[in-house]
Amino acid sequence: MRLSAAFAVVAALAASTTLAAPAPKNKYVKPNRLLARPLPAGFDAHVAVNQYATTDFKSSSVHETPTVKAPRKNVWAGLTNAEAASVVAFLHNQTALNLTAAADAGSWDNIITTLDLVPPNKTDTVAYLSGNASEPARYAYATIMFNAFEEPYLEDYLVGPLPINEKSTASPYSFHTTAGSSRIRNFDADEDLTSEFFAAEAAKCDDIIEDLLGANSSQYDLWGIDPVWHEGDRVVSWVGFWGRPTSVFDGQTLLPQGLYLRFDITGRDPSKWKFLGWLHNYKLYETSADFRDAWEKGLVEKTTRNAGMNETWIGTDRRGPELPYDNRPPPIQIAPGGQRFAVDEEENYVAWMDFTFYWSFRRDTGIRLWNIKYKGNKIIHELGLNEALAHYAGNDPVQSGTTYLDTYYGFGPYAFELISGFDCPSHALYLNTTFHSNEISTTHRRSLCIFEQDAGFPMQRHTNGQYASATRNTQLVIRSVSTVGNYDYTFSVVYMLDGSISTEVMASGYIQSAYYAANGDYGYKIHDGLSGSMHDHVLNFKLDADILGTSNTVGFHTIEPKTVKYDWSPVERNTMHLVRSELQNEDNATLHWAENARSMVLIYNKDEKNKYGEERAWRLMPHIGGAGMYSTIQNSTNAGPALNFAKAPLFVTKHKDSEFNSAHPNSAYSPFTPIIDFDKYLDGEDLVQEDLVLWFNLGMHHVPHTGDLGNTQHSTAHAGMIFSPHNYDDFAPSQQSSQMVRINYNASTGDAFVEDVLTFGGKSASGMFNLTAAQPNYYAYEGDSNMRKFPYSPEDPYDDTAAIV
Ligand SMILES: *[C@@H]1O[C@H](CO)[C@@H](O)[C@H](O)[C@H]1NC(C)=O
Ligand SMILES: *[C@@H]1O[C@H](CO)[C@@H](O)[C@H](O)[C@H]1NC(C)=O
Ligand SMILES: *[C@@H]1O[C@H](CO)[C@@H](O)[C@H](O)[C@H]1NC(C)=O
Ligand SMILES: *[C@@H]1O[C@H](CO)[C@@H](O)[C@H](O)[C@H]1NC(C)=O
Ligand SMILES: *[C@@H]1O[C@H](CO)[C@@H](O)[C@H](O)[C@H]1NC(C)=O
Ligand SMILES: *[C@@H]1O[C@H](CO)[C@@H](O)[C@H](O)[C@H]1NC(C)=O
Ligand SMILES: *[C@@H]1O[C@H](CO)[C@@H](O)[C@H](O)[C@H]1NC(C)=O
Ligand SMILES: *[C@@H]1O[C@H](CO)[C@@H](O)[C@H](O)[C@H]1NC(C)=O
Ligand SMILES: *[C@@H]1O[C@H](CO)[C@@H](O)[C@H](O)[C@H]1NC(C)=O
Ligand SMILES: *[C@@H]1O[C@H](CO)[C@@H](O)[C@H](O)[C@H]1NC(C)=O
Ligand SMILES: *[C@@H]1O[C@H](CO)[C@@H](O)[C@H](O)[C@H]1NC(C)=O
Ligand SMILES: [Cu+2]
Repeated sequence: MRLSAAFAVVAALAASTTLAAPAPKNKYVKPNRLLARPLPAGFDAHVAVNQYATTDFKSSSVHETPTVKAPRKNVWAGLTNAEAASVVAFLHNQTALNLTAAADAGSWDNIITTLDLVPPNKTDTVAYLSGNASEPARYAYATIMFNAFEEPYLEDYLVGPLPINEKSTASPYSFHTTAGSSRIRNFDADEDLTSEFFAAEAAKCDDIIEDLLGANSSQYDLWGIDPVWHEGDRVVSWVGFWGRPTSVFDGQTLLPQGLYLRFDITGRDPSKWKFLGWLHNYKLYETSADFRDAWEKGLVEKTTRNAGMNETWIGTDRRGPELPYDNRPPPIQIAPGGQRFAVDEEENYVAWMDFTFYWSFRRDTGIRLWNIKYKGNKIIHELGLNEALAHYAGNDPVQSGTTYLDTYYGFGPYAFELISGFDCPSHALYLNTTFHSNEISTTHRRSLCIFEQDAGFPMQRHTNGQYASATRNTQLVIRSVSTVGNYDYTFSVVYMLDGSISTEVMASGYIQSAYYAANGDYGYKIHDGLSGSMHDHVLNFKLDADILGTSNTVGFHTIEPKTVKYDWSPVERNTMHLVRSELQNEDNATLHWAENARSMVLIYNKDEKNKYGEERAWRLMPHIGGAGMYSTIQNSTNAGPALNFAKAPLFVTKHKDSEFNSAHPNSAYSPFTPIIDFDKYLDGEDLVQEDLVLWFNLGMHHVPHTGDLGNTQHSTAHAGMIFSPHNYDDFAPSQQSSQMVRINYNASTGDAFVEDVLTFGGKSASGMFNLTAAQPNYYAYEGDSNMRKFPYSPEDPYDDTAAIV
């Protein structure tokens, strides 16, 4: 058995040799055995003859979790529960704000909606981290909804310094805006009353609805466009009928019914609101009487029902024929050597291999990484999501009018507990995240995970006539998942041994679909009466890179075809060459990924060259799925300038403390007068040897097909941008890893093909592993912990139940 296996390897090698290019003459001349062929200085080999080096992992010290102390405080850490409580109390003391406790408020009361930390200015944090300045003062900002007005609005208030003291103040907060103010009108402040108005209007035609849709309006939900439209000075809303699932599966977004109503909801006086008509099968009936008249005359054509409310196809459970061997336990990831990274859980600080970083978690945008250092040098000041757009299209008003800006809902509130063994391995470190909303602080237990994984393929490999070598590809991942309504977004940052950092997003959950009727131009028919409504996802990320200082330049190294007459050739040759250029200023900084992927986007400090005279750069490169994408719809009729961050796949700006984000969550209330218009950041400033910020988009042009039912699949709904050292180190940094092997062999030795095995000190697991103990305990899934802030009493939490929002 053994012998024949070895023989097979020899045969395979022989075969491959014949395919290879002519071998150097000495290729098969056997050097002396290992001891007689010493490694060059700088290499560190360990030899195990015919056996990979093993360590006995019974020793408890191996499983000791490494610890680390953050060198400085995490100045980006979110508000503590106590800070949030004091900010809420302080705001309630400002009588001019005329606030009502959120728990008691109605639609005409001023309320605090969300609270978060004001990110400290980079200038201040850099000085603090370098030991040159004291900790920057902490400030909070609160979004206040001023509902007690005929023209209700929202505005952010800056509160601080914290902790609240006699110097603390509360004032309108405008620093991180381009509009000069964070005040924005709310044109839809009376959602409770508009819903009643819509339902009452619909019920007037219950007999027709029963006839067309098999049940009257009380059996359907009515909702529609987001954001509302402005037609002249009128505020217009369209709503459609959506089926109400009868089971646990919340596939309502798969149940559009193809029947729509149009309303004028201008102002806050419901008696002035108007019903503007019915739309069925693309026929508009301006009054209910017209609709009834047509129906009575038999002119309202009955179209195919989309009636999945009680059917399995809107569910996500297993169905269809069983797959072969599929019920056997599949491969899983385990960590037999224990945790190989260190975390300071007080300061949210992580150290893995040659990387260290801080993380924070924000209500609007979720995980943010700060001060990422590589081999002791800062490379990234800040990395995180800014905004997530989902822009739909369609020949019905609801799909055509849907433009979600998801930070309005927030990624923090929906970052629920992770499913151990599925979202992250069971050996991951699971941590809590907290957000503050409606005067309640909610902690999502185990909603962020950090773990090492095996990539499933080596980082490096090579085989020749004398050896086969490979380096393991172990990666560190930090991840959280937010289920924003129907859609689930998984956000990961992946650190790799070659220094690469990949920023990734995946989407799953339920698509939002359209009723299928003559709309093949806007998606595929994916079920009876159902279209997978086409849409673009554009997720904008901020990458504030600081490569060997803050004087940085973006360079493009472009591969171009060229015809050259070389002295050594009698004829011209068609070839290619490398063209180097640099980005000059913000007028040129709206960038597209080059056709044929032929341009490398680099960032470097021109004064920091390696010993060969090349800039020590980092390269930004789309590497998974729709990483180079941007919004197909330009100058959107739904959301105009609020979407300027999505106009192109990549932008570069000069860093400014005032330009923290590319979008503001409240711009969704009135997107044509956005609080932040990203275009305004691109104002001609010089970009050569400046502190630069890269703003890149990830996403997906999503035209759902039948395989999106029941939920969208991560295989194609996946995008990633990689940031990698480029002429930065003298050699591939993964070569520092001891987790590699070299197998020396000799095809002519009859008895022992493998002569020796080099392992470089890398240990591997041996012995027994208790797989039962590695199984996640799904009954430990706990849900949220909520704490009321006003009144605040930490000993008596408002609601510490195991409830998921
Ligand atoms: C392989 O082993 C054979 C038999 O021992 C020996 O003659 C030959 O030199 C070895 N070749 C190499 C490349 O070491
Ligand atoms: C709010 O006002 C009350 C009554 O004046 C005072 O006791 C309390 O300390 C104030 N709280 C804050 C946070 O300012
Ligand atoms: C304060 O708000 C209430 C509603 O909560 C409103 O009735 C009242 O008029 C407001 N007072 C002032 C002075 O604006
Ligand atoms: C950031 O800098 C601006 C301008 O100097 C200043 O107004 C603001 O208060 C600073 N923000 C914080 C959180 O310190
Ligand atoms: C910190 O102070 C030292 C000494 O004054 C100075 O050389 C260094 O540039 C400062 N660093 C920063 C980040 O300000
Ligand atoms: C609507 O349907 C529900 C459930 O079948 C029924 O209880 C209700 O009476 C109906 N309403 C009208 C106005 O027919
Ligand atoms: C779903 O409900 C309809 C109407 O009540 C009924 O005819 C049908 O049999 C139900 N289907 C299933 C799968 O329960
Ligand atoms: C996570 O939150 C829960 C609920 O508040 C708390 O009991 C637990 O100690 C927290 N865990 C960590 C690691 O902070
Ligand atoms: C860059 O912008 C300047 C205007 O500032 C313009 O003159 C120039 O043509 C642009 N260059 C490129 C390559 O777009
Ligand atoms: C956007 O579209 C509107 C309406 O079609 C038009 O008036 C406006 O000039 C356009 N803006 C830009 C920047 O293209
Ligand atoms: C394996 O782990 C399970 C669950 O923790 C435990 O009940 C069992 O005793 C362990 N088995 C061994 C052989 O240690
Ligand atoms: Cu989608």
